[in-house]
Amino acid sequence: SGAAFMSVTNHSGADDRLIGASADIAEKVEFHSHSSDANGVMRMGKIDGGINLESGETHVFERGGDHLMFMGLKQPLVQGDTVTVMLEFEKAGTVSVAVPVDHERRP
Ligand SMILES: [Cu+2]
Repeated sequence: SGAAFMSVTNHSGADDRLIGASADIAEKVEFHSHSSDANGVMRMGKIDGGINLESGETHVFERGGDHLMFMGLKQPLVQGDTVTVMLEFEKAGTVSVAVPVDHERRP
C-alpha cells in the first residue's frame, strides 16, 4: 500500500464534503486517520462517512495525521512519477489532483 498527503481547501463558497477518492494505480483509495491507543501506539483507521469541508475550510492530510491510503497497488510507485488522484466531492463533483511520488521525503 501507499499513502498520499495534501491539503484540500474549499474555495467553492458553499459547504461541501469530500466523500471519496480513487486512483488508477490502486484497487481503492481510503481516507485514514491516525490516533494513539491507550498504550500510546499509533494506529490508523478508515474514516467513514467522508470529510466535512465548510466553505473556506482547509483539511490537511499529512504524515502522522489524516492521509489518503492506496489499497491494493496495481503497480509499483516509481520515484519521480506522478499519480493522478480523483477526489470526489458531494457538491463540487470530481476533482483531479496530480501527486508526485516521493520516497525520500521525511517529516
Ligand atoms: Cu492508512
